[in-house]
Amino acid sequence: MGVSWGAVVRPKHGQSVSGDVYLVEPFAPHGLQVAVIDGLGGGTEAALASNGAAAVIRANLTAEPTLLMKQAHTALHGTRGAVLGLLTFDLAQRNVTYVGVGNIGAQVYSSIAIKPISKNGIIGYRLPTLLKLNYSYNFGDTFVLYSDGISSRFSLDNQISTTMAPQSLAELILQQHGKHSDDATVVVVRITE
Ligand SMILES: [Mn+2]
Repeated sequence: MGVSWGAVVRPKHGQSVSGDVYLVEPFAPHGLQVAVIDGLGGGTEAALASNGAAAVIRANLTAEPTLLMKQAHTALHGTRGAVLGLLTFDLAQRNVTYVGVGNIGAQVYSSIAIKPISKNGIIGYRLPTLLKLNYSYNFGDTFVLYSDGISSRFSLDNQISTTMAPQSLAELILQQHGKHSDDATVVVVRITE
């Protein structure tokens, strides 16, 4: 039982450094952390904040997700801050949690209704009361995590084919719904047998 995944990051037009970062990190015995992180502002300073949050997650992959958010919040004091969406999969139990702070979008294609939402706030500045949503999922379900450089209208796009390979799907979403005025990130994770 596993996943296949794909991801794209495109810096804002005219920037060489993206303030968005993503991570897809398996951990023993059956875990997977998937995050999209958008550092506030843009360029190097934003990248410092988003990479700081990513480093916290990478260093503590097995930690409980709301604890990870709190640790990232502490680590990002003194930076520009970041928004962060975190999916934590238990691939043995077919269970996933979502914790999101700020403007990160999550769209799930599943036979069951799964609608992860993020709470308003900024990691490093203002941590909201964290909401951890918990779902069971099925084989073939497709999870899309994206930054606000992707129009949220993409979630209404009926042309999205969830049988498309995850990398191709990520690239298509960026191509059709990405904004050049902001860093744009899409991560697609599909549950496989
Ligand atoms: Mn952004």
